[in-house]
Amino acid sequence: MNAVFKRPESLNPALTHFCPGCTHGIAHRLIAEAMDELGIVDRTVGIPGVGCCVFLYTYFPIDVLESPHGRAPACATGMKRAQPDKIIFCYQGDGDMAAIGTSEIIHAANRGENVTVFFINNSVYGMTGGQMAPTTLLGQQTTTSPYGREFKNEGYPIRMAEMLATLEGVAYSTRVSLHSPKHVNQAKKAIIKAFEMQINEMGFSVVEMLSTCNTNWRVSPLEALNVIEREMIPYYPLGVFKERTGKDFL
Ligand SMILES: Cc1ncc(C[n+]2csc(CCOP(=O)(O)OP(=O)(O)O)c2C)c(N)n1
Ligand code: SF4
Repeated sequence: MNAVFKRPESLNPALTHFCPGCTHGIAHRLIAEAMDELGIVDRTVGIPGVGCCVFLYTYFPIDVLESPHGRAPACATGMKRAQPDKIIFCYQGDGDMAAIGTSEIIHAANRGENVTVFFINNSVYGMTGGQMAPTTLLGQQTTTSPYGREFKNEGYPIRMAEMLATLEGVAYSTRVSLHSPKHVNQAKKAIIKAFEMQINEMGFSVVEMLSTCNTNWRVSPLEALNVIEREMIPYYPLGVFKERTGKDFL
């Protein structure tokens, strides 16, 4: 029989702890497929942030370095400089990367650290119960913005992929989504491209992925996919915001 779909070699056969319907699991599968296709699993190190991704070591047969909340890019900096032959990726949520870790992500990107960051934008703090994140949409109700986010009080949602793309050290910055098969295929290409940037020593690469948190959004898994299409993409457009083609920074 011809197998058309199978578990990637780089994804452990572990029971998932993610809520049913959460697209964190799809992001994990895509990263595993990318490691398989690039043949890098034996030399890859993952650094999760603190959030629903924190059990990264359960899912990948790689070395994993746990970092304090928001500090994954700083840990990645040290790891890559000490062991430049390793492929280093951070995997961070929006609370982790765009709130408590704003300083670390901006300066690692600005320094052009040759590491890859996978950024899961689900517009809330998922693990801790759905509090407002810097990425929460205007009008979006969360446990800490029960009347909806209001720009006069809480400011505007941050577009991280666009902001990071303005920094000289960034080789690749893109935003993809995980809400449909077509978009999942595009996300995989972006993940591979980001790893290739690191393999080719081009500098810092980041892939922002629009992802569901159906549990804290209080909608069904299916409706959560619609929320991404209907509410997130109009504010967070998909696309490549920067792609370095040569080592013009040397
Ligand atoms: C220094 C510190 N402050 C606060 C926390 C509590 N905390 C754990 S996970 C989390 C939010 C995670 O949200 P996000 O990064 O968006 O990831 P998600 O769970 O949505 O994937 C917070 C605030 C912590 N662990 N450490
Ligand atoms: S709380 Fe949200 S982000 Fe966390 S696993 Fe559940 S659905 Fe996913």
